[in-house]
Amino acid sequence: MTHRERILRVIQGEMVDKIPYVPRIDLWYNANQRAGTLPEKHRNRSADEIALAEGWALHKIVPEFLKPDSSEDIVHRGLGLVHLKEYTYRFEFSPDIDIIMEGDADQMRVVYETPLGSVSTTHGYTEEMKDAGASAPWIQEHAIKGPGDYKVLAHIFGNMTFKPDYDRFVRWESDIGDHGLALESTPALNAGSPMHYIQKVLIDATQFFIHYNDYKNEMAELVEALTHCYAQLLPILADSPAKAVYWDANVDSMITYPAYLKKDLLPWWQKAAEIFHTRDKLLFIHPDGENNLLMDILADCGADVCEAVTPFPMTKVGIDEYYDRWCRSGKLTIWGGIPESILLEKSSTEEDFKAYLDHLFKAIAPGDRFIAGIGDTTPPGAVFDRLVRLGERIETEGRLPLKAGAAVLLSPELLTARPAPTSSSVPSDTSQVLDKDLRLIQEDVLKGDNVNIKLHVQHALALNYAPQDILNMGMLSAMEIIGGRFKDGTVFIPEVLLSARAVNEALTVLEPLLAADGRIQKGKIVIGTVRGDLHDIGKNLVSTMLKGVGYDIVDLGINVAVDEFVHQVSRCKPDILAISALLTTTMPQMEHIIGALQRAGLRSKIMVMVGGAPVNDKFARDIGADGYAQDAGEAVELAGRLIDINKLSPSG
Ligand code: B12
Repeated sequence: MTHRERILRVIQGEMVDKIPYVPRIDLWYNANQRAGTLPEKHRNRSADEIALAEGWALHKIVPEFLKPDSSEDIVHRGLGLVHLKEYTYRFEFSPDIDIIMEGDADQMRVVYETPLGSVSTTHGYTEEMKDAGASAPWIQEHAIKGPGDYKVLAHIFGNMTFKPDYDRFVRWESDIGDHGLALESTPALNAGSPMHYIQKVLIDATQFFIHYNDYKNEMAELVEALTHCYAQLLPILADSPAKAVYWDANVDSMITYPAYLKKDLLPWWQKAAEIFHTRDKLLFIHPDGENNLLMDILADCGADVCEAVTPFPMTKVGIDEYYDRWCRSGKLTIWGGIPESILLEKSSTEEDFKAYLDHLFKAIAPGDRFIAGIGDTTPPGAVFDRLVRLGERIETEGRLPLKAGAAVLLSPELLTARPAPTSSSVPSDTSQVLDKDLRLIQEDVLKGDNVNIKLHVQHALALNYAPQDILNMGMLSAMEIIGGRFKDGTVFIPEVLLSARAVNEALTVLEPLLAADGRIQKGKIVIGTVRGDLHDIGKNLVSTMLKGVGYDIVDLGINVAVDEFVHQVSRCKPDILAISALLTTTMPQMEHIIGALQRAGLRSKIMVMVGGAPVNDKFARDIGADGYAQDAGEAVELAGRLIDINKLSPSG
């Protein structure tokens, strides 16, 4: 049986001879090839040649941005439009749009001038991205900067035409042949719906949630224009020779939280599935994030395959639970299931690696509807030999049907790290002990009402409430409640951002009085995401929450160099330095920052807290940080504790 045939049969629910093994190695390859650190025997090979030499199927799901036929093919990346071999259509802008480009692939700025005004985007690669093997260019400047940009974009997308262009795909697919399954891609790096398109490429990832609340009409106009694009695309994709469509990417319980997903994505998944299934075509989605709150929705979304599935210990859902809820019911095929952390020496010992695989073969028995892959992708620092041994174990122990047996437990370290079911730690709502006027303010914060809160604060001041009480009892207590609810998964990113905005609005009224009153800040915190890391949604939430509960925040943004952290600590003299990293490749920067602070004689003066999806308590202790928090709610509690410790310490 060929790789392609085996993969297709598994997705159709057949019990084949063995589990297909399709590790994604693009990132690992790009980074190691650039650094000259490919394994000796593969030194002169391409990524595909390495996979074939090892006997693995080719992973042909994610578009390869580093191999455009012409540089022209990716210049419109800032608008979510590219023309690579994985895309089975061409797009054309309407003739009334003038396009001005400047720069090169590393930094390309494009201005789109339309009769309704202009928008601009900038995208490219940083050196750190190249070192880390990244393929998709980073959007540095988003098209939507303010509400006025929606109508311009609606004009651009509303007048856009799409035409089939199957030849390149067909040639590529035939090159891959039986070695793998080639997927056709959808726009905006696989945005599953018009709203998701806006979220993924057209606007800053955090700002999106504010606009989603504030500019409903403007967004609706752009959604309608994008719907016009999707209406053209669906039949083109459906009629293409591709056997499978890569429809949606970066699904995650926080950024595509349940209510949003149900309203703005699910109907499109269902529509796409219906159309593609009538053409005997498979629908793939890429839920590479935390899926704990989305398990049932995804099970019934119409997709055939969930790819890049990244289980515990990288996220909260274990592989056993994934398999039980998705595969045993016959609803979905999992593609992934191997958390990349088990390939890294720093994150997993040899014992952990072995224990994970022992557990896997038991947990997914009988083993149908499972394609082994690395979720999300093999990291640059992966031990190549583990990737090879994984393949060897699948070859021998992955013969189907797998025999169920006494579950082999994970090593104690991994096992104890597994999060307990979330307990309710929401700070109790204090509203019943507040009198009416402060309660109104508290409710404004909880509702994120940035208009009425100003009136209510003014009213409370007129009634002679002390500004400090309004702040502490009315506003900050409410932010703590929001933080607790966020931690519990009962509110999501938008609520946190809107509540924080209400607090900030009210502070414009209170701040002068608080200053006169000699208000003492809770403390100062410098925060940033480390060099090479462009993830900022989590960091922004932490920073927003901390600001919301009264800390003075200096946010350094993303991609912050070690020296810059040290410089800002020396300049701003914070009580706490908060560092965020979302990539295993960038986590070591945290240790470098702590070392550099030490060398600069600044370490003993501040507390260092760290966080981000791959970071954990153990890592924080190992690198000499003072604390780790799992989410923005916990970050607030941790900051409080660290400030207290710092005050007590002689150098603090
Ligand atoms: C959205 C996303 C993206 C977006 C980022 C958009 C943005 N502006 O941030 C895009 C698509 C651009 C992206 C790109 C990439 N990504 Co990405 N991404 C994600 C995803 C799906 C969700 C992250 C997120 O925003 N979650 C929601 C927020 C609210 O949660 P959070 O970030 O974890 O933050 C919370 C806590 O961690 C904590 N916290 C965060 N920071 C701090 C700091 C302190 C001090 C404290 C106390 C707490 C704290 O509090 C936050 C709020 O509660 C994750 C999956 C995951 N499991 O995390 C992958 C993930 C992080 N990405 C990953 C990868 C591989 C990449 C790419 C390399 C992909 C590629 N092939 O090119 C690039 C790298 C780009 C770069 N150089 O940074 C991997 C990283 C794997 C690893 N171990 O290294 C992940 C884990 C996916 C996976 N399953 O493997 N990504």
